[in-house]
Amino acid sequence: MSRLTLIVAATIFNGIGRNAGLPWRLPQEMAYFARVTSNAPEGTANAVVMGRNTWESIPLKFRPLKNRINVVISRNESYALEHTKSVTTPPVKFSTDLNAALVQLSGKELEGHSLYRSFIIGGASLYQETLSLPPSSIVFVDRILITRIISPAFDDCDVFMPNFLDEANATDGHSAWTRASHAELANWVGFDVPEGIQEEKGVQYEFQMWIR
Ligand code: FOL
Repeated sequence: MSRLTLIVAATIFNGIGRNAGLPWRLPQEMAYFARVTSNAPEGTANAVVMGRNTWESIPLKFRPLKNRINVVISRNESYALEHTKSVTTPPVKFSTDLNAALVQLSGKELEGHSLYRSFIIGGASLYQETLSLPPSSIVFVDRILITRIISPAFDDCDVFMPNFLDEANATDGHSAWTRASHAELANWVGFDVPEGIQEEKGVQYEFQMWIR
């Protein structure tokens, strides 16, 4: 079975986006995202799996996200991935169902790199779809790296992730998400992470890890 990690920055009310982009610009938070998703042992690389809207929300100059295997899910067979950077690991697109895409991915060798970790990086529909995969499925989300945006409220968000702490979203046999300690978070990501409430440009947030 392949385990997936979901990574997201979300408000208290689970807001994640506004006007087809992020509601905030937090360079240090973004640096954390880049470091977590890039960090992999020598000879391996991580995958960042995203929906088509998320792919389009990444500035052209940053996509594909460097040093990671970029995987884009779109039901549109003829959708072409636009990217201007020349890269050693070109982005890959899957139009098949999610399970099939992830299974194909797990067997992949990309430019001599074997796959280390796979991250679901959004957006709302991919978060929804992957969080509701049952524990019996071939792929299963067992970890959430969430940056909780505490204030301000960013109450003009127009895209939301599911409330994973809501019991109604529980998957049979694997109901409860539990919050890991800060030490467990740092240990899993492989580097020191600032603990407690962070403040950047007047925005307060906290790096958290949840597991099930
Ligand atoms: N998770 C967290 N914690 N924060 C996020 O901002 C975030 N964003 C997404 C998914 N999970 C997240 C999706 N949106 C880039 C832009 C948007 C985006 C994800 C990534 C991006 O351009 N990333 C570059 C860094 C650019 C920079 O340094 O400013 C990268 O290399 O990762």
